[in-house]
Amino acid sequence: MLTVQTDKHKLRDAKTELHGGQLVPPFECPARVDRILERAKAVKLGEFREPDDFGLDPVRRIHDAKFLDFLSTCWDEWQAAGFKGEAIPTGWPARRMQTRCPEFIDGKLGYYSLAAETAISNGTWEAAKASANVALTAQAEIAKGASSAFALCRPPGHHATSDMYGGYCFINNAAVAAQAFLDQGASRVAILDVDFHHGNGTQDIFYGRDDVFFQSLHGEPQHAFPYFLGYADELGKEKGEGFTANYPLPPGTDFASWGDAMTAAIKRIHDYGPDAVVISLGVDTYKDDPISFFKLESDDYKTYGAMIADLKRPTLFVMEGGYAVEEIGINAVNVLMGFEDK
Ligand code: OKP
Ligand code: ZN
Repeated sequence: MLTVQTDKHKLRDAKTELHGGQLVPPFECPARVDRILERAKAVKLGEFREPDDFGLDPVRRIHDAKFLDFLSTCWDEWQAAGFKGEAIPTGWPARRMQTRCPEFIDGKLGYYSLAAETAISNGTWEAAKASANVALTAQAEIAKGASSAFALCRPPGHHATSDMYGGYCFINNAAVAAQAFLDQGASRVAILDVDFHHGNGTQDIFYGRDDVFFQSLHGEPQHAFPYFLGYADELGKEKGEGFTANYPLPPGTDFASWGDAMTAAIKRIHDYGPDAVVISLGVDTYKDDPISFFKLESDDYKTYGAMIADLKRPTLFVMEGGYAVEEIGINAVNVLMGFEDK
């Protein structure tokens, strides 16, 4: 399988994450991609290539222009305001307040974010654009006839909505790629989000649509980030009703029950009959992940890679989360090897 990747991910190198009341080194760090790439090369997964530059047009199909402008100027505006640390929001348009965008950068950060852990700093925007190009390049390979491709995206994307960043995400790479399939002639795309966290951004983007069937397996929102979306009764709205499905799972979930949810999700993709499948591939379901609570073992990733292959559809893997850096390479590449029956 082809892997698309670029060193530009290293430009996303924030020094801080607001975690447990402290500013700590971010869990979402450059070493994550280094480990995955190392492992993919060690097992000779296939060819490796750099992304092409698609510009912002395909990104604008998903994200609001003003949100993208904000991301592109945020760091400069933050520095110009004289702030000394990385850009972190402190206030939001909470219940019963107005949702007008303020002019001052501290207010804009709250307007355009869904959480406070994700600091913006020098290079964040460049890396986010490169990550989207990685997804689009892998998507284009499939459009040209490849049966699968691996977009080694970083930063991740599935928490980003049309106009909010957060949860380590800025541009929703999986959504941008799914839209590219549709814009190039596909009629139906299925997105299956196997990251530990609910793909709230992807769900929100396609909630009213029937041309993208979104499903997510994740830690129950009562106990896990993003906390405010991902319940089982969220099924889509208007013509999108029935084209969202959620499988919230409790703390301690192992592969026996995770696999049951996966079997159900796979069957529903089969029934939908998509022209392409996009997998939001997070391996933070791993038993030793530092911020998650599922109990998958390394071999389980191979097993579910094979389940995805059974669909026999063109399949784009888009990297999302996974924070057990030591094992992230084995776990992520196991999915791809299971898919390829290696
Ligand atoms: C991104 B992806 C630890 C909790 C942080 C944000 C988690 C973002 C996960 N401070 N909450 O879905 O892997
Ligand atoms: Zn995650």
